[in-house]
Amino acid sequence: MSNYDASNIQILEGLEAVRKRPGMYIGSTGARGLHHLVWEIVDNSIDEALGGYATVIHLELLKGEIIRVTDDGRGIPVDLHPKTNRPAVETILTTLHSGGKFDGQSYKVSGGLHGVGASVVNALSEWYLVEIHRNNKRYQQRYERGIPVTDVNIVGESVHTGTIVTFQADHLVFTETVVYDYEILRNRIQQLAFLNKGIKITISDLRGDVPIENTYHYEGGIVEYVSFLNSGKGKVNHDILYIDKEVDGITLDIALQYNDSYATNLYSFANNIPTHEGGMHEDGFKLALTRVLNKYASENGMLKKDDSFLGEDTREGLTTIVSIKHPNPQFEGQTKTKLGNPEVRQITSQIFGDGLERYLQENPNDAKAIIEKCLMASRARIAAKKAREATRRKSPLDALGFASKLADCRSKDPAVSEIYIVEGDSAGGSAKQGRESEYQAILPLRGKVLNVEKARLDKILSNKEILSLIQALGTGIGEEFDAKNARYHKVVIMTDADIDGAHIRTLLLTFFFRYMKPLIDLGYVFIAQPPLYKVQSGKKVEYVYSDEGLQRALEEMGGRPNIQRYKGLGEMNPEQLWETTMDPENRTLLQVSLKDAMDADQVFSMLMGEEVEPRKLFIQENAIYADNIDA
Ligand code: 1YM
Repeated sequence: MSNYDASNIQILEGLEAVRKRPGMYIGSTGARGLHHLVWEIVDNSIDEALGGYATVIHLELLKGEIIRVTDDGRGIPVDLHPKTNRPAVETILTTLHSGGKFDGQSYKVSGGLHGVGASVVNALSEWYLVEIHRNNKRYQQRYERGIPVTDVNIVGESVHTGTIVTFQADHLVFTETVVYDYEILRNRIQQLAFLNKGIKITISDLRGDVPIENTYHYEGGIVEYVSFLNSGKGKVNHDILYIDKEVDGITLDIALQYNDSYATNLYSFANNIPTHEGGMHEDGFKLALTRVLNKYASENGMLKKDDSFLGEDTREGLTTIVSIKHPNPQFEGQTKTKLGNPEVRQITSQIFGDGLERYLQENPNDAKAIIEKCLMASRARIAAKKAREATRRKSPLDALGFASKLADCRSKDPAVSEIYIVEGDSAGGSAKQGRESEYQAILPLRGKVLNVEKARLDKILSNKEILSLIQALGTGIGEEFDAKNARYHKVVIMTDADIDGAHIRTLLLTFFFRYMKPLIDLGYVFIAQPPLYKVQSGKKVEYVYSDEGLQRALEEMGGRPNIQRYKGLGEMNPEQLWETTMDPENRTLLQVSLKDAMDADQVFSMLMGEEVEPRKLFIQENAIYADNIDA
């Protein structure tokens, strides 16, 4: 057997392994895995850009769910590989390599969670076309399901360099879907542009009749990221703190700015991968933040003797990006999104600590504003402690100093229990009478819910409506939240189908998002869909949930049916409310999900926060999407 045949068999075996167990290489064969293919290829271009060879990257979605990635780097090498005696590009695209670069010299900075490389994308593509501009020539090679179907051919001349990869995911592998979500791709492309300053990345969606295109290019990198995250929020320190340093082959990028909200937005990354579970870089950052702010405050007489900030006091209203690039990142944790390299904690703490100290010395006004913010947070923490203790007591009736209006269900099994949070006493009354009391609990809320976006914990915890809610749900809030104690696995928001109802719903969702986020992550939060109309013709009755539905119902019924427009839940009698909105057999519940917590954070801040201008803009831009609003 010749050498070529032997390596050929190896190649086929390698590709076979990928096609047999795609999940092992790309996580899943669902939508996530599908999008992962794109990142594998984009990461190679990002690497080329981080090496200083490429400056522009283009991602295109073509008709037929075809992906194309173009960069202006050196072009993948095409010279013969000494071992395989085949062009290097072919060897790269047909052999599995784990993480590290093919030549073993430069390390791969970028690289998704799985970091498996282009050969895996090739193996899982119906077809894959690579075009290389190099040596003043244009080379091309085509593959089908990972197997080369042409040689690396010279197809023309070229005056520039770069790589173009075009592929179509294999529908035999991605049986769930082969359709890409533009918003997912756009969002991550923007993030990559923020995290890798100077690189210009364009994304185009050419699938529809009207092309969509976005270009991202941030010379300021993560400083612009922080500024973007804080847009629409009041700033505490005006100059964004920025630290950018390299030690022992590790580069550290940190940007920080406080805003006047109470939420913490700390996002960390290792080699461009979001480290949702944190890790050593985050730990080191937090340690230094607490240490240096305490030191500065006491040295400048801003803290009373023996007083000190806790870590949480220094993170209220904090927006930070911590981005590290490490030659050998160790990913740990349940979702492999926790950076484990032990040396990173000390390095981050040292470098960030020094940088923060210098920043405070050089920007005394910003320093003062930051310390005052921490002082307020620590005072509020102490005030909140008392209020918090009250919410921890067991019975819904005592301890609060008032009787909660909760009408509980008889079942004690959370898995089957539901709680309806109902707007207003009158609708609450109907819901109590109409419900199935074995497993449905009703909590009527009187009037408006407190806007938690504009209030701090101590104030939130003195609000009766919020307190009754916390008590009823049983989970506790914030860092004390424990899903195991949830008394209901369905928490249903039931408000009127009008503008006030929408407002109360948004306020409740803001509260859940800020203080009980796991409840949303677990899929426990729902929105009830009460009908908008009752259409009656003789004995025939139909409940209608939308304006389109009304047209349909009118056409179906014929004659001159009687139309009743429901202005509120209170107008329905208990039987009607049960039948249309609460009966599991008939009702429609919308499950609340967080496609992207970062996006949600932005929208909540904008809709519910202090600054008016961004909200105005959002309303102007989105007014055309609003319906069923009877202002
Ligand atoms: C659209 C995808 O893959 N670009 C790309 C990949 C490589 C290079 C340049 C490159 C790297 C090196 C030298 C090097 C790759 N090269 C290799 C290998 N875009 C895309 N652009 N010359 C060119 O790292 O030394 C793997 S990927 F293995 F040849 F080094």
